[in-house]
Order: sequence, then structure tokens, then C-alpha cells
Amino acid sequence: MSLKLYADFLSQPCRAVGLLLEKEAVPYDMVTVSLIKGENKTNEEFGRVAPLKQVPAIDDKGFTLFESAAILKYLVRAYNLPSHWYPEDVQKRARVDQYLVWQQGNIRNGLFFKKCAAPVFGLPVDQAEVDKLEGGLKAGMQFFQDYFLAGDGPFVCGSEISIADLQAMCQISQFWIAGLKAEAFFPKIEAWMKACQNFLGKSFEKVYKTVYDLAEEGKMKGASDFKWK
Ligand SMILES: N[C@@H](CCC(=O)N[C@@H](CS)C(=O)NCC(=O)O)C(=O)O
Repeated sequence: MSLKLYADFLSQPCRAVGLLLEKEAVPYDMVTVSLIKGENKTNEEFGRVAPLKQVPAIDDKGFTLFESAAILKYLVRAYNLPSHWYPEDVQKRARVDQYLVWQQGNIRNGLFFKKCAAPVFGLPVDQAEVDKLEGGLKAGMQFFQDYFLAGDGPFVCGSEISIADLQAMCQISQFWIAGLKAEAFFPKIEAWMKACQNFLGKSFEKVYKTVYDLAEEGKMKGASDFKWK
């Protein structure tokens, strides 16, 4: 029995896990848990693996785990993946951990759901809340550029890509689904995004198919564009 990934590549943390598995050619069986169809609430097998009913989750020969950051770290260690993903060097590792904690509420602040996805789920859009979250994301992006991308190389830990980059790129690119390019306002973030994309190559194209398909459908177009200029 190989590794099972319960995921929907519409979801940012699911893509981060998918990208790592694809790039490193780790064999896995994908169990798609469609968020739009509400399968995370109805799929009983998934409910046993992920009691909080959130994707992603894995079942690795009976060992179950949810929370993408924990899954990414587990995969690097359990499958002996190249150490640049989660560096052995304590300071680099601390920088990765710092990003993973900081991104909650800063880069991952709920704006995409409140602004773009809510209408698809039949929920109202609270414009005042959206405006506040948009301001928060703009500040988060600025900080990401000025602090986390201040090193020598294109990535958070310098010249080598890590799981922090995977998480960050999956969050920031989420707005592509709605036709919005959040990174276009921040030149260093735009260049970093390209560097991540180039590094990931074919695995990026495979995992991002869902993003491109949804963008083409156009159902999650934001009520308005970012007004960040
Ligand atoms: N901190 C979790 C977040 C997981 C999460 O929020 N997943 C969302 C999709 S991005 C989900 O499953 N939402 C469905 C729900 O909450 O009902 C992680 O990084 O894995």
C-alpha cells in the first residue's frame, strides 16, 4: 500500500504537499476530496484520517496526519528527500519554521475565501471585512518581500528552495484562480514566484492544472481587483 494523499488542488496547502510529492517523484495515490462538492464533510474514509475535515491529510501505511506543515516535514524525513526542503542547518531550519508560523494570518489570512470563493459557496461577501483583509495581505506581502526575500538567493533560505517557498507560493498564487496577480505589485515576489515555478517545472504544471481550469471557468472572479497602487 502506498502513501495516500487526501486533497483538492484548489486548496493552497494541498498544492504545497502535491508539489513536493510530484517534484520528488514519491509514489502516492491521490484521493480527491472536492471542497466545492463538500466531500470533506461527507467522505467517511477521509473523516477518519482528518477528524477536523480539512484537507490536506495523508495516510502512510496506517500512519495518519493532517496539517500541511507537519505533513511536509514528515515527508522530507520519512522519504529521505533532499535536505534543502527542510534544512539540517539549524538557522536555515529556524527560518523555514519562522515563515511557516508567520504566514498564518499574514500571507494566509482568509482573503481569498472571503473575497472570491464565498459567493461560490452561497455565502455573502462582507466588503468591510474584505477591505480589512486586503490591507492585511498587502502589508504581509510587503513584509514577505522585505524580510523573507532579503537574502542573497531567490528563495527564503537563499539559493535553495524549501517547504517555506512551497507554502508561500501556493498561498500567493491562489488569487490566480480569480484572475488577480497579487505578486505583480511586488517585483521581488514576482521574480521569486518565477524562480519557484522554474525549479518545479513539470510538477508545477501538473499540480496547477486545477488552478488554471478554475481560472478559465471564471466563477471565483473577485468582486473587484486589488487596489494596491
Ligand atoms: N492549517 C491547515 C489548514 C487546512 C485548511 O484550512 N484546509 C481548507 C482548504 S485550504 C479546508 O479543508 N477547508 C474546508 C473546511 O474547513 O470545511 C493546513 O495547513 O493544512
